[in-house]
Amino acid sequence: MKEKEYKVMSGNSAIARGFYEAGGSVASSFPGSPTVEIMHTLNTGYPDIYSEFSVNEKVALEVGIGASFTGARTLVSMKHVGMNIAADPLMTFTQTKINGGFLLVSGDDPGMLSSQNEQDNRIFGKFAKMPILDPSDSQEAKDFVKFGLKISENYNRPFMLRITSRLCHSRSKVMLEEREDKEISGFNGELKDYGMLPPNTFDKQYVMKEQLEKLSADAGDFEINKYEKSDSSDTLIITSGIMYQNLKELELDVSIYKLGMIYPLPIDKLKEISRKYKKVSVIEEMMPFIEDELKINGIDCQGKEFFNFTGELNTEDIELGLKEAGVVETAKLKVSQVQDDVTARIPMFCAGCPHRPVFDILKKAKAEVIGDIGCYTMALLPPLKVLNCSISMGASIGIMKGMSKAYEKKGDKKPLVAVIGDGTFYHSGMPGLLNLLHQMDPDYNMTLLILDNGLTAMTGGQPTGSTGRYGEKYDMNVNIEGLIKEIGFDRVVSLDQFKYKEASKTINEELKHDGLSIIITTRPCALNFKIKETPFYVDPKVCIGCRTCVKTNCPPIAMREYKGIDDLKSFINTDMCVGCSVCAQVCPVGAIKKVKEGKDE
Ligand SMILES: Cc1ncc(C[n+]2csc(CCOP(=O)(O)OP(=O)(O)O)c2C)c(N)n1
Ligand code: SF4
Ligand code: SF4
Ligand code: SF4
Repeated sequence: MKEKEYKVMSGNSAIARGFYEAGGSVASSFPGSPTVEIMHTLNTGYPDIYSEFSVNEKVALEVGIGASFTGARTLVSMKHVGMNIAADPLMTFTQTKINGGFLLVSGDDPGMLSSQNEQDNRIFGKFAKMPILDPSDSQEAKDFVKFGLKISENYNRPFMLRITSRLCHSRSKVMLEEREDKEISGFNGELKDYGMLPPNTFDKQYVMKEQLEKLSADAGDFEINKYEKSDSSDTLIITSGIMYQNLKELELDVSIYKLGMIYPLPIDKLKEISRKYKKVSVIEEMMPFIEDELKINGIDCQGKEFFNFTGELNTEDIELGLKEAGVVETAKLKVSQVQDDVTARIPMFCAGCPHRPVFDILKKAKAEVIGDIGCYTMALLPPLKVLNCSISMGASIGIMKGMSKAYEKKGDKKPLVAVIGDGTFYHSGMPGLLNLLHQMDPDYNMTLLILDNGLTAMTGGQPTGSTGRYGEKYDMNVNIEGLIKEIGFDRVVSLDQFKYKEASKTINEELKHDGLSIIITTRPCALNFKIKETPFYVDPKVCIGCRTCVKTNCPPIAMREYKGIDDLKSFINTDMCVGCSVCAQVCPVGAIKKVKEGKDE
């Protein structure tokens, strides 16, 4: 017999592996933390699978629906907020039959480690009547993908694999297995199952209800739901996912029911087991989802009154909550705190970032700018503080219009400015722009800056709607200026923001222009395109210490002492400098020069 092969894998890589082993054929996604590496791994490591980063999550889901209808085992992954974008097709898709097994991976982010909100997508799963699996480590992540695709076919329902940031990025041992051969049947479904108009949809409400009831009844026998019995304890703890691993670290003498499927719950089984205990505690992050399901079904339990409703729950938090709940007598672990002597670092743009000069110009113009989601959201933070709000991907253009209409009613002609990245523009900004076209008032001063850096930088450099195939060279490029002009906007200009003075002149002119101006900045992302031109240095004898260059906030620039010179002068770390020349252009006395032109300090 062949020896078993093991590999240490992150949760995300294990999900990709599980999809491969399950005979998966089509996968789609839109990038976002914490799930982005699932599609990256499929894209770069599994050529047998077709995988894509779609233009947004709704399209990713639609690609997945088409593949599943045609009989391919399918995986669609997204960040938790992506489900908001995909919600429209999702809420109807869960009424239809599938064909190939379908798994929607939702990456939740308790504690908002890299997100604009904390939404608990278990609620979304229930809302969409979609069964939900919740793995607790990388091995389970892989196994649950395989189980999920099969059970999805058995029950003819799309399933959700709900994971959290901690599972996505933590690593543990995974056993590797062979890929299953799964044939693709083709689409030959009946209209009553795929044509979602009444009365078909009416019948489907009953079908969904029956399927969920059957799943709940069968789930007590699913191996992924595990009962760990302690004969000496009168407490039962019901938990799932990463919370199970954190709880196990406490090595408590309690009985545990570990749910692998958190919706629908194996209610009959849980009723039968919980009757044997004096106390039933639920441990779960964020909302009281499992707790509420138990209570609705008449199972008396305690939960959120002892555990925080927001953020991650680590082992220390669990021990403390269990002490308050009277399950353990003392809390032995020390709750970790951020040390006082750790210096907080504000996120900042990379050296030579193409967004920086744009915000430097806007700050000097004293513009208050409506922000969007991308690397440029960092302009909300000090020292720039140019953005005054940021809500969700693509929202800036609609917000600008709403503000302009409100100001119009107020009798105020306040000029308004919005910024949006190219990735976000394609994702969901374009409808907002179209919505400006047919109601725009030429008297009202609006300026839209589209920051075209060639990719979705903040999530690690994935393609946008414009950039073509992933992993290949960037093999296409939509001309945003041409596209917008074709729609009917006439005041559109593209500029090179590294030609600082020209860019500043154009932006300032457009900020003053009544009506809508659209400016497209064209420099690519310095980090992802690995830009490294000849660096610049400061000649301290010429520098007058005015700090204009420092205020551009490029990481290599700082004021420092020079031998034999009394005052502080600017200094550039040439190893970090990528040679964009912006600091040299803003220096009023020409103290910043290219290294090859003079002596490097
Ligand atoms: C609905 C939704 N999906 C995904 C994300 C994750 N996300 C945050 S920033 C970003 C990329 C934005 O790209 P772009 O607008 O081109 O800006 P850049 O980072 O390149 O400056 C993405 C996809 C999100 N915040 N919301
Ligand atoms: S990743 Fe690119 S766009 Fe983002 S801050 Fe760095 S250089 Fe700028
Ligand atoms: S030239 Fe100046 S602004 Fe550009 S990367 Fe170097 S230090 Fe930064
Ligand atoms: S802008 Fe020029 S003069 Fe002013 S601190 Fe920087 S290098 Fe010195």
